[in-house]
Amino acid sequence: FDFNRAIARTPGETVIHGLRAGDQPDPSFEGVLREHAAYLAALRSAGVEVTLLPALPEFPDSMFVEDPALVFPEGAILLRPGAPSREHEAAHLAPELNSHFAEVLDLPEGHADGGDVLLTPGGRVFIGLSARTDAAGAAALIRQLDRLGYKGEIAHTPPGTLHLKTASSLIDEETILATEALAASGVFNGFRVLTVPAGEEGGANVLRANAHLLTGNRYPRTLEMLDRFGAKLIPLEVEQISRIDAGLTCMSLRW
Ligand code: CIR
Repeated sequence: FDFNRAIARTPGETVIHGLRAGDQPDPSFEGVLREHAAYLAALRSAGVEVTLLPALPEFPDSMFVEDPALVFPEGAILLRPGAPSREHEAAHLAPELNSHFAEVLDLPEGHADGGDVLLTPGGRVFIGLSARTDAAGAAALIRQLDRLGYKGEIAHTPPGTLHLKTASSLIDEETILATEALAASGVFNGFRVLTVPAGEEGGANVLRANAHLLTGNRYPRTLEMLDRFGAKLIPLEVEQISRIDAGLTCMSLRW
């Protein structure tokens, strides 16, 4: 979670048609823009230099740049997201990633979304199998991670959860915040695991950025727990992006 560079993408007007698993209403475009702008400001206040790419209205979900790619100090991986409407988003990130990284790998087979990939200190990387990330994609990703010096391992995303990181986040060197359902699977044994209170499952997606912790602002008991934990909190409005199943980690690529 120590990084000083990030890539994000401006939302296009089509974001209001973004994918969602439930029957939530469309977000408002102005609301998404406002939440996105506050998110970028929070990253910048955490000491991060953000490159903002132009909107790609032909891809409604393209502001969620962490699904079609992964970045590490050692290199980047262009992925193949599992939703058909998102499958070709990676090509639009390639030029930017090539300008920053000497090594830009791809996903030779299968499908994988970056939202299913949780990097932990020491180079252990959890890859959640989900409706978006299949076994072939996860296996191919493990091979590519190995080339960059990381050790991938398979986890199972709880049913009804979009991505592994919808239900879990790294908050410091040894602590993972997770939903009860994911923590109970035992996947994070060996880490300290904080579970979000029942009814605040959406609060499990937070973004540690250097000394700051970006969180949703509508999970009061989670905020109280994290506050006691000693992180410097930046609570952000997530009402509109939540309508299209998005969290805080997916709106940037960070290294
Ligand atoms: C999608 O369903 O793909 C988008 N509407 C939301 C993606 C959010 N990505 C993430 O949590 N990693």
